[in-house]
Amino acid sequence: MKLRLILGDQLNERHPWFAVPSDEILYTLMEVRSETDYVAHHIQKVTAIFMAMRKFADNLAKKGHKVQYIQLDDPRNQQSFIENIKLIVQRYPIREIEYQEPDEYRLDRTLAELSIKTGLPVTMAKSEHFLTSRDSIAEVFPGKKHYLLETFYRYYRKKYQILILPDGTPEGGRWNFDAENRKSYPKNHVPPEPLFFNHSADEVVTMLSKSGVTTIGQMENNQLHYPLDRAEALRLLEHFAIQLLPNFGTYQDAMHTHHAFGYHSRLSFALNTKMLHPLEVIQRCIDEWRARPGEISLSQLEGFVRQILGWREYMRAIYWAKMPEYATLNYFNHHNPLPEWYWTGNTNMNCLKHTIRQSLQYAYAHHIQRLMVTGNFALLAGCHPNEVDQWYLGIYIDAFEWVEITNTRGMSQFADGGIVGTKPYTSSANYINKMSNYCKSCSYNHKLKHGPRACPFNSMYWHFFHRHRNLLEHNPRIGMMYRTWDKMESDERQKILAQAEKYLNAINDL
Ligand code: FAD
Ligand code: DLZ
Ligand code: SF4
Repeated sequence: MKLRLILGDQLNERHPWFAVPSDEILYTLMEVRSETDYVAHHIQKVTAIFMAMRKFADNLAKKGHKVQYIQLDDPRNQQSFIENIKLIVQRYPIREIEYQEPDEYRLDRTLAELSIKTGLPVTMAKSEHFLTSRDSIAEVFPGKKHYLLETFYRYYRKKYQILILPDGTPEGGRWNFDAENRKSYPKNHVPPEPLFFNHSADEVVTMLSKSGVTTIGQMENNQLHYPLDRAEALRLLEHFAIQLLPNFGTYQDAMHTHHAFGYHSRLSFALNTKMLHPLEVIQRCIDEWRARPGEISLSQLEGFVRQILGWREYMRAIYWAKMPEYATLNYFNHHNPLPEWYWTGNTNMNCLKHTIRQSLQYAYAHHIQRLMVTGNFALLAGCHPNEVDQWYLGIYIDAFEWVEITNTRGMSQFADGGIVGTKPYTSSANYINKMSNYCKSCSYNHKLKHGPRACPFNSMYWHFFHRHRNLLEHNPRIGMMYRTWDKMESDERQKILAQAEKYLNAINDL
């Protein structure tokens, strides 16, 4: 008999493994403390993964597959993949083991020991999930030291013939529509209601609490709103293509106190747990765009395809090219702890209050909130990338290390010194004010750099560039900034630096 392990983020029912049921194959899924405890996860993340795993196991059994599901509170549960597999191997006549390519380095290493630990032959199967392979950096950039997203993205647009004309040029004559895609919401603009699923998570919540699993965040009335199986994930995709795609690109970067989700798809959980394949998501959106000419502009579609075929695959490629060293990088040698209010949202800074409270409420914030509010502030505050990673890895429903660490340590904290991005993503209050309504009801003044009500972003922004001058001055994309700084009156510069230091020294009181 063959044992096949399915991890909690491998819920792809269309994998060739499941084509034909066989009594000679035993599938196993397991809820284990080694996974619930490697970071404090959001309560919605753990319950969503467990409930989706349970549904997946039930569906497999209904289709005639043999399934062994180990719940977290099962008295025989050894709470680790390897130890549980050892037990299964003792109980059943298992002669060989298979698992699918894991997406985390940590699990890749653990499962590589399965054969030694069990004495059985072990095979790793392709997960069939991504559009690129683990070594796609070497494929796209042979012998190169720099890996531009744009080059990667165009390479795979061509390879998969996505929005490519017969003569090899991009549909619409351009590769990039970012310039059209950066608007804030007009006054009184209300995006469509998000599609919520209402799953009662009572059973799993009770089990987690009885088992003493530490979680963060909230789940109102134990109602989980994320899709938990492929059918629901497909409904969410339909909702996105029909209702949200027409404005996705335009308002991709917009933030608002009343609209947590805007035109964002909320598909990341379904994609990262493999309920949906990235190519079917892209294809569904292309079909909708073709069916509604004049109603959905190419800039909306291209902005979305870029996220999935570009950023998502690119981040995974960087992860496998650079792990395990990547997890140790700290370019700026930052060592501060995260402010305490990252765990509560209790700060007077309105943008941070909203973004953090929303993250605790929904296990969700969209890209610009993650990058330009929480990420931006943590970078300016000199927080240790380990602390920042732990926070992002725990709090978001879609957080798995391969995509979390590259976005956080790389894109947001520039701790990789420029592997993912060409310069740090920082901004003063000006950008946040332009893209949101946060500053309008903030107790700080977004226009002031110093003085009692001055927005902390403004002085901390200059302090960051001032203290890292040696590392950043020669970056061609940043040089201008130092020229502006140097042109300021010396007295003004001193006031800004003093203000920043005051804030940095009392960061928990902001
Ligand atoms: P949409 O805005 O609707 O975008 C569509 C899809 O594109 C997403 O579902 C996602 O699969 C993909 N995508 C978009 N941007 C990125 C990106 N930068 N990297 C990879 N995929 C992308 N995404 C995660 O899936 N997991 C994470 O742990 C994660 N951590 C992040 C941490 C930081 C600091 C930052 C700045 C970004 C992070 N992202 C992460 C990327 C992005 O913010 C989320 O994918 C997105 O907000 C998910 O919401 P959505 O499904 O509504 O996305
Ligand atoms: C995130 C998570 C959690 C909380 N629990 C489990 C679990 O008990 N069993 C499991 O198979 N997977 C779980 N996961 C997902 C994994 O930790 C891990 O993030 C991915 O499998 C790595 O790609
Ligand atoms: Fe955020 Fe500053 Fe605007 Fe307040 S004024 S919302 S702290 S950017």
